[in-house]
Amino acid sequence: MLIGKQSDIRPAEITPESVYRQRRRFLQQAGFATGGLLLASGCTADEDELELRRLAVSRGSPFSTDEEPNAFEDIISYNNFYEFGLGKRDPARLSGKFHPRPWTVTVDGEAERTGTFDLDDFIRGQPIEERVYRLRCVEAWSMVVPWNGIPLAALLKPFKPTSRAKYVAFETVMRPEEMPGQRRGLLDFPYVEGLTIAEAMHPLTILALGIYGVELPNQNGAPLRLVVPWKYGFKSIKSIVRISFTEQQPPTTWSLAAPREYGFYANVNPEVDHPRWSQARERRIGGGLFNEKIPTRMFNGYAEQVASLYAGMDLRKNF
Ligand SMILES: Nc1nc2c(c(=O)[nH]1)N[C@H]1C(S)=C(S)[C@@H](COP(=O)(O)O)O[C@H]1N2
Ligand SMILES: [Mo]
Repeated sequence: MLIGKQSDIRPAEITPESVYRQRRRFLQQAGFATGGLLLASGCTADEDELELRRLAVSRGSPFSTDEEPNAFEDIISYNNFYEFGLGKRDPARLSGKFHPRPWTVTVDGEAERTGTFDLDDFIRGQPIEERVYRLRCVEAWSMVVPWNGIPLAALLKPFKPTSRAKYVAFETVMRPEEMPGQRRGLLDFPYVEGLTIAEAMHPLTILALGIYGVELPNQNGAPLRLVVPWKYGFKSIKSIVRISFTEQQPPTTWSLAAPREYGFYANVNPEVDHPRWSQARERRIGGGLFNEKIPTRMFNGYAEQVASLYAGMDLRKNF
C-alpha cells in the first residue's frame, strides 16, 4: 500500500493557462514551500475574478491515487453546496459574497480540551499535505481532486477526546445573509454531518484547506471542509465551524431529510443501490467524448485501507 518516501512525492499544480482562461487572479503568498510555478499576479481585475492565496503544501502522500486529476475548472464549477442553491453551477455563481475570513472553529463535547479557535491557531504547526483522492457523489458522478489538507486525527488528538467520545459531529456555518440557499430553506440548515471516532481518526480522513495548491474557493467549502474519500460526497461537509465529540450517533442532514435514501454510514458501495438508481457505475466528470460510465469500486477503491472498520457489519442495513 505504501509506496515511496513522502518527500519524493511532489504536489500537483495548476497550469498558468487554466488560470488565465478563467480570468482569475491568484495572489502570491510568500513561503510557498514546493517552489516551482509562479503565476502572474498582475492580471486585470474584473468581477469574475477569484482571489486565492497559495498554500504552503509541504508534501505529497502515499495515499494519493495516480489517476489523472480533474481540471481545476471542473472542480470549481460543478459543485454541490445547497447553501448556495440546488444547481451544479449555483455555488460558483452565488458564493461571491461569502467571507471565509476571519474564521473560527469551535471544538466541544467529550474532550479534555475544548474552545473556540481562530482557524490559523487551529491548524498551526500542522504540515499541509496533498491528497489526490477520488470523490464519488451519491448521484453517481465522480471526480479526482488534488486536495491540500491535514489529517483530521492530527488536528483532533491534542483535544484529548475522552473514552465517552464515540462519534465526531460537524456543523457548517449558518450565514443566511451570505448564503442564498439558506435564505430559501433548501435543506434544514445548518448542514450537519458525523463520523464514528474510528472513521474520524483514520489516516485517509482529512480536513482540506485547498485544492491544487491554492486555498479552497468558496464553492468548494472555504475555508475548511471535511474529505472522507471512501464515503459518498455528502459526508464531506463544507465550511465547518463546529466539531463536537459525542457519545451518541449525531444527526446528519441527508439522513434526516430522506432517511430511506441516505444513512449515517454512506460508504461507497456498488452493490447497494440507491432506492431510485443504481450505484454500480459512475460518470467521471470531464471524461471525454462519450463520457461512458465506469465501474464504481467498493469503498470507492479504498477497501484495502478501510474495510476492516466495518468487519462483521451488515452494509445493506448500515447504508
Ligand atoms: N455544507 C455542505 N456541505 C456539503 C454539501 C452541501 O450541500 N452543504 N454537499 C455535499 C455533496 S452532496 C458533495 S458531492 C460534496 C461536493 O463537494 P465539491 O463541490 O467540492 O465537489 O460536498 C458535500 N458537502
Ligand atoms: Mo453528493
